[in-house]
Parts: sequence; C-alpha cells; structure tokens
Amino acid sequence: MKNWEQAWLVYQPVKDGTEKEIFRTYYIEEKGRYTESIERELAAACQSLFGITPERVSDRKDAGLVLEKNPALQTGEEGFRIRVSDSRAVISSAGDKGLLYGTFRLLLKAAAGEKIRGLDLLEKPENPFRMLNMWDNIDGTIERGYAGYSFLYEKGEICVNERTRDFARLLASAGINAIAINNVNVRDGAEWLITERHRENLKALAEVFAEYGVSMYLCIDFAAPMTIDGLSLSDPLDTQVRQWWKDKAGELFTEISNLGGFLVKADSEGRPGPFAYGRNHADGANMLAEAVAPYGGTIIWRCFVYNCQQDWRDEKTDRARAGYDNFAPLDGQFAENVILQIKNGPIDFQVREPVHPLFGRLSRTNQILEVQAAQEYTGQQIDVCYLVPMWKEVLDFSTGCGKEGDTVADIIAGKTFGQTRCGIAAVSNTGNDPNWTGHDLAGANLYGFGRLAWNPALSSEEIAREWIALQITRDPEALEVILGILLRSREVYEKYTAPLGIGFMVNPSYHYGPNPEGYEYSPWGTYHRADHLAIGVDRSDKGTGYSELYFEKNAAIYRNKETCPENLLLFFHRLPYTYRLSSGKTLIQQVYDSHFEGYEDVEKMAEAWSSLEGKIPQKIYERVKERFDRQKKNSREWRDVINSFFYRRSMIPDEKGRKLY
Ligand code: GCW
Repeated sequence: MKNWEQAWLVYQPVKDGTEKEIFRTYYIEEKGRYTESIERELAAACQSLFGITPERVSDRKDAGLVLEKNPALQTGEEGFRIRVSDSRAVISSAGDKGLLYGTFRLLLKAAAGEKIRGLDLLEKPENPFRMLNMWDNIDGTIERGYAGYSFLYEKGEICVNERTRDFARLLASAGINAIAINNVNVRDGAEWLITERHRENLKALAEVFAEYGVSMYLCIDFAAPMTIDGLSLSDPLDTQVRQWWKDKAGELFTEISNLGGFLVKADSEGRPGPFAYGRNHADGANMLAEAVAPYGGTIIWRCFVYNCQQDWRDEKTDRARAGYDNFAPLDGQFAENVILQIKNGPIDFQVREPVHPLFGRLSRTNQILEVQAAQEYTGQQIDVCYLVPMWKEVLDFSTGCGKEGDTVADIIAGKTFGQTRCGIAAVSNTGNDPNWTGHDLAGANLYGFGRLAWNPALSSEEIAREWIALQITRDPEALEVILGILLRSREVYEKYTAPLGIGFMVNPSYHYGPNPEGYEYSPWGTYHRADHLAIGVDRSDKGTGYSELYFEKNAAIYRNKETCPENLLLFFHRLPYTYRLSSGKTLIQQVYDSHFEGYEDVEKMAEAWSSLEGKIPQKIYERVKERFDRQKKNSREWRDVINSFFYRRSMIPDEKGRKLY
C-alpha cells in the first residue's frame, strides 16, 4: 500500500462514461522517448477511470486511441493536437514530448468529467521553461516546507522510489518540464551533491525525471571549488577556478544526460558569490555558463541579492531597490546560456507587492519569473490561499517598456525581446505528507502553477474548476462551494494580514503569525516605521526613489498617493492615520474594517466548507476542516494584534466601536 495519494491524478471512477470505448484499444506508431510512460499512464488511468485495461493493437484501423508523430504539425516538440470523433481519438505532435503531454491532457479531460467527443484542440506551451524549485535539504528537511519532510532526500541520501515516479507524473501532467532538486541555500552537505559520492543516485533520479520530460537542475555552492576541493578561492576570473568548473561540468553532463544545468543563489543571505572578489554577477554567471556551454547547459542565476545586514536606523537604503540596482546595469552582459531568475516582487513573496521593476528593463538578458507556491508568507498551508489570481496579476502587469507586448507574461515568454531561454519557476509547496501539499486545497497552487506556466491566458477560475474536478469532486454543487472558497481566499488572507501593502508584520524567522514589529529593528531591511502619527515608507521620487525605477506610465501612478492603488499605498507612501482614502474612509478605519472583515470572511469560508460533509471524500473533508479550525484561530489573532497595534500607536478608536485591545 502506498502511503501517499495521487493528488490530481487520482482518476476518480467515471460512472456513466461512454468515453471508455475510445480507450479500450490504442495504437502507437513507433517507439518514442516517452512511449513507456504513456502506456503506463494509460493503463493506470483507464483502470481507475473506467475499470478497463487498454490493449495495444498493431493496426491503426483497430484502435480507439491513436498516438502519432507528425513532423509537419506546427506543434513544436512539446505541443500537441487532439481530435476526437465518435469512436476515435487521435493525439498527434511533431515531437515525442507532445505525445506525452497530449495523453495527459486527454486523460485529465476525461477525468474531469469533460466531454471529449468532438474535441479538436491544438495546444503549445507559452513558456519554454516551466520549472519547479525544490527547497529540499539533503537531511530531509525542507526550507519553508509546510507539507512534511522531503521525499527526495533522507538522512543525507537521495531517494529514488515509487513516489519519485508519481511526483514526476504529477509534474508532467501539469506541464512542468524542469526541476531544481535541492535548496538554493546549498549547505549542510548539499555542496557534495555534485561529487561522485552521490553520482549513482543522482543518475537514477535524473532518469526518472527524464522519463517524464522533466529536465533536472542542481543548485550549486558558488564556493564549491573551496568547499569540495580545498582551492584557496572561488574567484570567477581565476584560471584554476574556471578550470575546476569546466572539469566538474564535463563530469556531470557526461554522466547525466538529463542534466539541464545549475541554479545559483549567490551573494544573498550569506551565500558565497563573486562580490567577495570584487567581481560582479555577470562575471560569476558567465564563468559557470562557459563551463556548461559545451553540453548545452543553462545557468539560472537568481536576482534576490540585497543587503541583509542593514542598519535599521539607515533610512536611505531601500531593500526594494536592491534587485534592480544590482542587475539593471548588467543588462546585455550575460552569456546567452544564462537566465536571470527574478522574484515576482522586489521584497520577498509577500501577499501584496508591486511587480519587480526589473521586468521590462532587461531587454538583452534572458529571464525567468520566480513565484512561491510554498506559502511562506501566505498562510503556510494552514490558511487557505489560492495563489493563481496573484500570479495572474503579475503576469498581466503591463510594464510600459515601450514594446508592443509589454506584460510580464509577454516578456518571460520571450515575445517582447525575442528570448528563447525564459519562462517561469515556482518554489514548490510539496513534502511527504500523504496529500503532497499539507493543506489539500494547496494542491490547486501546484497544479495551477503548471497550467498557468503552460498557458497564462487561462483564468484562475478555469484552473480551479479543473483542479477541483480532478482532485476533489465532480459534483457540481460541491464544486461551486470549493470554487467560491478558492477564488476569494487570497483576498481574505490579505484582509487580515497585510494592511494597505505593508508586509512583513510576521514573527521573525518562521514567518507565521502576526508580529507588527517583528522585523522593525532588525537587519533585514523590511521596515514600516510606524509611529504615533504615520506609517509606511516613502518610496516615491521624494523618498527612496523606488517608484522611479518603473517606466513612466507606472512610475506616475505609484509616485502619487492619489493614484497609487490602495492595496499598495503604504508600500509607496508614508501617510498619517487620518489620511482620507478615495472611499472617504480614513486610513486607520480602513485597517480596522479590513481586519474585522477578514476574520468574518474566514468564518464564512469555514462554514461553507462544513456544508460539504458527506459530499466529498471524507478524509479530504476532515483534513481541510482541521485547517479551517486553525485558520479561524490564526485570523482572529491577526485581527486583534494588528488592530491593537494600530490603535495603541494612533489612539484613534474604531468608528464602529468594536473591541480593540
Ligand atoms: O524569503 C526568503 C526565505 C528564505 C529563502 C530566501 C530565498 C531559500 O525566508 O528561506 O531561502 O527567501 O529566496 O533565497
């Protein structure tokens, strides 16, 4: 018995399915790279969905399902076409991988209870890189993991087992095609993943991902030549260091055919990097790029570089500027096999942040957008928070960079500046909990990330509907209830946690629960500077100048408190508690109202969930109910702590006379 579940690949039996006739027999023209995976999936899915075992036939005419490669099709390697008549489905693609993705799409449509007869569909992924970043440590813990321990490592060793395959299936079925298998903070033994000590297991792991078209990346320690081989330095311009990386890349790429390259966090939060030698990040990245280039490898280099040793008394330094200031001047200096990975916002995955100002500025640099499915600051998979709406806001953001397609979605898809090494990455929210994501509803974020990465034009609602039907229920009424919860969950979370764009009011280090001054006098650079009159940071042209990093269209909106969106008001401006918002409400009253409302909304969501008892699988019902009990407690805590903090600072009572402490 597996002690884990199948998430959205549970393939719940279809009772009145006439579709099953199509799946009784299938024909695959020739053996391709993914044929075995396809056949395995068909067998498992059809057994579970329809109670049948599909049979492979050798004559195309006898088959209900036909899979064929067709080089003339405009699908590319990964896209596919699906056409279904009354008695036959044909999946075709110019590439092997397209057949795998097409198979998953057809099976998932059937599993979601959609009618597949008459289907005529041509799909191609919008983003070349659709990547998951695991923050798994090799001791089995997970940095910012909220779903148990790692299923990739145990006690310092890589694990490759049946669960690994199920994970690879989940990834491929959601369209994810790359994975970085270890934490970007490479430490406590993970430095040695690139040595022979782990080679056999690494090869085995890479092979499982290869079978599902997922290319494997390793996070590396920039100081590895010193850590592993005792060199005296890791200066990217030093000949010995450069040779060390060339040798290392040669070894790794020759032995692991499915290796995509390296993902690097350098000069960030204590990680080593090129700054130690007076070099810049282009020097660092290009040195590695040169080493992996002969093998077609890629270096993904993170832009999360800032000073985490800031003196809180220093009001000039603004952490929000750091990514831009470090990387914008380097545009055009990176090798063609380097990709910069940029977090969605300038600070750090808060529930509300403006879009990172590097988007649109880097016209001559490959780039990947990094989002966080792991709910570090968005409820830690205790509170429900469907993140697809937030990611869509980022993708839809028009940068005003002066090009035709100027949204973040256009830029990372390579449409704006013609790049091909680009796309989107998410920090994974998985762990070894039976349901993979701790909170069952967090499954929607993992699945949703993949779907959105494939096609950013899908709506949050479409994605949620698909996921609910696959993983929880096809019952229309129950589905609507769950949909209602998911679609408002982020807004609700924001209401009781982040007032008007102020982030980081969390408990230091583990980042769960309210603590308005938790980071206020710390070196981390995330201050709100509340006193008895006002709160917020002036990031306008009169303050730190952060608003001026955007193209004028957006800079003009942000620098002006009248036009700045309310949900970012205190991110960009320092304002008195008595400031009147466009609604006529004072700022302080808005804070009170939204926190009271946020808690009430949680109560309503929890009630809605309770109405599902008996209508959905009992274990999911119970697990989520337990999370809602905790979310209620948590949101009440937030409400009272934040409101009391503002009340004590301002001494302005709530107009509605509700209890403040
Ligand atoms: O938000 C911070 C997290 C760190 C993380 C870092 C990063 C992996 O608190 O845990 O380290 O971001 O993105 O590098």
